[in-house]
Amino acid sequence: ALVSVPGAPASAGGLPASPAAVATPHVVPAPTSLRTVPGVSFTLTRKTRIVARPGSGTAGSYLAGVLRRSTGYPLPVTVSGGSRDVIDLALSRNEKGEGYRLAVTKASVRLEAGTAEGLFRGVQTLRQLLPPSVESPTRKPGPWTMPGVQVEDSPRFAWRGIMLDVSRHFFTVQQVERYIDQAAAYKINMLHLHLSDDQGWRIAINGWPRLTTYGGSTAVGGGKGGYYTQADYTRIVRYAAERYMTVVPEIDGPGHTNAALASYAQLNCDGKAPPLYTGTEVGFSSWCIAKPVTYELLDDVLGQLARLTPGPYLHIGGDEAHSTTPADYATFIGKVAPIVGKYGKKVAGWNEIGAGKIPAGSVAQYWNTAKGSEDGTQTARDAVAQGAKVVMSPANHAYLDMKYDENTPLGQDWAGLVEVQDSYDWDPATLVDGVTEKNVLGVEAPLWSETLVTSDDIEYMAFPRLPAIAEIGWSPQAARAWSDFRLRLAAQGPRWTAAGVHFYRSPQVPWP
Ligand code: TNX
Repeated sequence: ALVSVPGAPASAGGLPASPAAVATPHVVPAPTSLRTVPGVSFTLTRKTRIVARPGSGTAGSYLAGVLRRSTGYPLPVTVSGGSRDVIDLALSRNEKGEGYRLAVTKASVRLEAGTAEGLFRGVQTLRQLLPPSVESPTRKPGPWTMPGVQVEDSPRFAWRGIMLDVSRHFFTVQQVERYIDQAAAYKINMLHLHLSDDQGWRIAINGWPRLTTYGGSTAVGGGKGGYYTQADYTRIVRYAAERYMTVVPEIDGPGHTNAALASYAQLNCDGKAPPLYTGTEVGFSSWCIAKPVTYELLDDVLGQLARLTPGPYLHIGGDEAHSTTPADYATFIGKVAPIVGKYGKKVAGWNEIGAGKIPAGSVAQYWNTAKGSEDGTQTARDAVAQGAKVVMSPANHAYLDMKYDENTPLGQDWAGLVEVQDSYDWDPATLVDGVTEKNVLGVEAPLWSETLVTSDDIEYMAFPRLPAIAEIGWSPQAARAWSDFRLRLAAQGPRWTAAGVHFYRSPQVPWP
């Protein structure tokens, strides 16, 4: 339940906030429970210390990094300390997983969790209790006052993901890191990288240099492309891990494979390499299912990715294989899934993989717009029948590359126009018949990049819809309502402005 002090205005005119004048908290995703304590507040000062007790991982240093930039305070991080003027991060046996408990009193802020990951999630809530200018990369005046609160919180779903398509347009390590930080603020914990497609192969593979030097040399529209060395990829994995985010690398197939087929003639059934492709059609390419070299390549690719990826999943794509016969498709999945298993990983794939034979414990990512028992839903049930879990990414709700309205300058509209309320108003556990709460591992917001080139482009499409998907993944269904979410979302606008995040000012949201 969200209880708050009514009518408390934020401080104005540069005067220090009196305890009663602290803004009521507007936290996204909504915590399981948040209780404000009237008349109580905590103010950061030049003397405040962050105590990061043993086992607290990166939570303390991450928080210090955010707060130092805007406050200009030293905020030393120590492993122990007193009880006044401290932000105290500690492990506790009372919490588990990503759950945490946060108490803001007059003397201190105390954050407890069962794991370092839980502390990191709690830090994201703590940030939102401070004024928006705390997100500024440069020094701002303050005062840095938080309302007194008691928060208890834990996530609904284990998988709360984003996907970035770095194939249609390439994004640098720095651009990916920027997006990781923006998503981490909303407790996103999975980063799915779409590393290969018709237009570009973006990860260097030892023994197959032309995949990147040639297959990665261009992008949609014919621009210059790019790719990650294995060291680059490792940097992304490490950066994500420091934010308790797990990377899921995707190598798409049997369709969406033109960049690879163009790089090596021997991968093609007719032995001839097609030209590079810089358009935006889908469904025209296919691995040569009958040739052993296809699986020799995939063994190298998946083996190398497995070694570079600490997370448990390798995503094998499987979507829109319109140039592969159903029999060949089944053969392909039947051959590739065991390669993933051989390297100690679990299979993730788009929902179509449910039509093939997949091991129990696989993940089917549902991207179709069909609901209930409509055409297009059966592969999700087929996946569940094989012991798979489903990650929900229905394009008409969760795709961040759909236009908001007919005037949106970027994006596509094949799944319809997706305004913020469309992103928010659905329940992953009741969308598809036969796929219920226990079958759903979580949600993911994919961002396809046919029309996106810059970080501004990414941000404009992701904000404010990504926080809507993040809340679906984190907050209890019963605690969610659009009428309340739009107010909490509105309060994020000044934070994005302070942080320099380029966002869409949806008319559905009462931005301040
Ligand atoms: C469909 S969704 C695709 C992608 C496109 C996207 C554009 C899916 C699994 N495949 O290849 O980029 O639509 O919205």
